[in-house]
Amino acid sequence: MERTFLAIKPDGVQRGLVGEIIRRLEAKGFTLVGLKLVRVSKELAEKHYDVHRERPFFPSLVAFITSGPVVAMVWEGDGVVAAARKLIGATNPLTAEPGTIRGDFGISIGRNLIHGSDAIETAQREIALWFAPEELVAWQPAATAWLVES
Ligand code: D4T
Repeated sequence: MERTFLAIKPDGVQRGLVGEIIRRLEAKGFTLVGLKLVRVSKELAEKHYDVHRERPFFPSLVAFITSGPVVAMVWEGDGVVAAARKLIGATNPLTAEPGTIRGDFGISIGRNLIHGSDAIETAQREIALWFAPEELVAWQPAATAWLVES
């Protein structure tokens, strides 16, 4: 079953949007299989954002993600990687569509509330980086038969 890594960034936590963001993913029908509140180390932040290492905004990305608690999550479901990116919306909240998390709650690219893996391979790398295998819980929601045609 496909899984993705999502992280509510310090702005989302500080603004009290944790419940709202989790609610949207639950309401859509995806399954939460990993969840923890993390104070991110510089080492983890630099590994997470490794693809951006040469970009001018890399230092501010690392400073921001380490500035306060982050809610790290793994969500499961068919097509969850791409669908979660759609629920999250475009990178810049100012241009993100209304109805998306960034479109509804943000105005600045450096405060865009949530991270979502951009591909299945990225998700696998990020899940392994943020979670130990025993922190993930495989379970079958009782509502599955009402969400997915068998
Ligand atoms: P993440 O990775 O956080 O889900 O964001 P996106 O996938 O939507 O966007 P990204 O990887 O291109 O950017 C990662 C992160 O960097 C911030 N950022 C990005 C920034 O501060 N200034 C910029 O010019 C860009 C392009 C926002 C998200």
